[in-house]
Amino acid sequence: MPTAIAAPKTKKTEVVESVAHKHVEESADLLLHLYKEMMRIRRFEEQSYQQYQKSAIGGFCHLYIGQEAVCVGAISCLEKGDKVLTGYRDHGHALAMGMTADSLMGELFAKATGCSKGKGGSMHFFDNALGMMGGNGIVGSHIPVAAGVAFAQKYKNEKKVTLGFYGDGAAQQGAIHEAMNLAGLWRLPVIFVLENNKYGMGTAVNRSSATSELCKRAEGYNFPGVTCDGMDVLEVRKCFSEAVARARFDNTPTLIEVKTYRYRGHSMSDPANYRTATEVEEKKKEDPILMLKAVLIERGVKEDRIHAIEEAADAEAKASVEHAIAAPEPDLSELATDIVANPWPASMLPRVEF
Ligand SMILES: Cc1ncc(C[n+]2csc(CCOP(=O)(O)OP(=O)(O)O)c2C)c(N)n1
Ligand SMILES: [Mg+2]
Repeated sequence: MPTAIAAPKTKKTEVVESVAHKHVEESADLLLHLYKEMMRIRRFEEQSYQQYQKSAIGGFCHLYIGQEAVCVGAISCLEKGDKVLTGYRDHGHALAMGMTADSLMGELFAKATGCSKGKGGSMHFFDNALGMMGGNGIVGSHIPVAAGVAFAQKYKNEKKVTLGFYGDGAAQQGAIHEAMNLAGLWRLPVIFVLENNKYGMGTAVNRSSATSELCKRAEGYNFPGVTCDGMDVLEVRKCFSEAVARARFDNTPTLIEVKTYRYRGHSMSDPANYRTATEVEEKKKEDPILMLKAVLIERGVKEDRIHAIEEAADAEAKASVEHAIAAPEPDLSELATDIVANPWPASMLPRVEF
């Protein structure tokens, strides 16, 4: 169960609790949906890994394998119009927000079919219409932006919510504390999602943080801070459904420290020598996909239904690679487009001659 620094009781607590309760009904369809989303991410990432090894993908690439339950559980609690911002480990969040595998693999291949027309790469998956506001490479920089997005949602009285995902390394950045302070002061509908995977690059969190209970930082900003097990998608979902309801109906921010683990190195070039193989293998025993599969089987869901989901996820990921290989390169005329919100006058565009 999530441990909690209790959410303060407010006049809207009853509404919030009833909505949260509705969200956690665990029907077989819901469990299958969560399973499918995690499996799609796992297969997409495995294909990304293979294609990177073949040098079909360039630039930075940070895999999310092992952490799937975090974004899937959290995003399953959102509704249309809610927003997500995250860091560079963004493949899972983008898929869970509804972006297609084709548009993401195209982006990894730097092709014109990519979500950012091949100009953003792995760290900059973005789709405004779906509420996926990136994909950001500068550690912690997007969390003040998440607070700003939530400010706009509140200002326009939209009853929408913003999730800002970041890591245990990013949590030590001053800008995140400033954002949390303003969120607490202005009661913004934002959730600070601290994905604590134990390491920031090669630095263990106990070497970068003065406290081992990162969720307690919320206390200083006058909103609830809770922690939950990020290897258990159902626990993640329960925790987020409560926090999302608090944000949506009571403009109360929450800091959620999700305890998770990445199986791969920090990025593709990291041999991960700062941890033992035994540590990784032990953690894999709690694999979020295998854990949910066990729940499905216990609930009597037929194995062929589960198998069909696995096959479809595999086929989707492989097809996205085929699609990316066949896709055209971006046109040279796109070189200076989409750089700033208001297009520069032609006279100011850089002149590129090849
Ligand atoms: C402002 C800034 N400083 C340093 C870096 C280099 N850097 C990239 S990822 C990273 C570690 C972040 O770790 P964490 O927040 O725990 O996220 P994780 O990689 O574990 O998902 C660092 C220091 C950067 N990109 N931006
Ligand atoms: Mg980390």
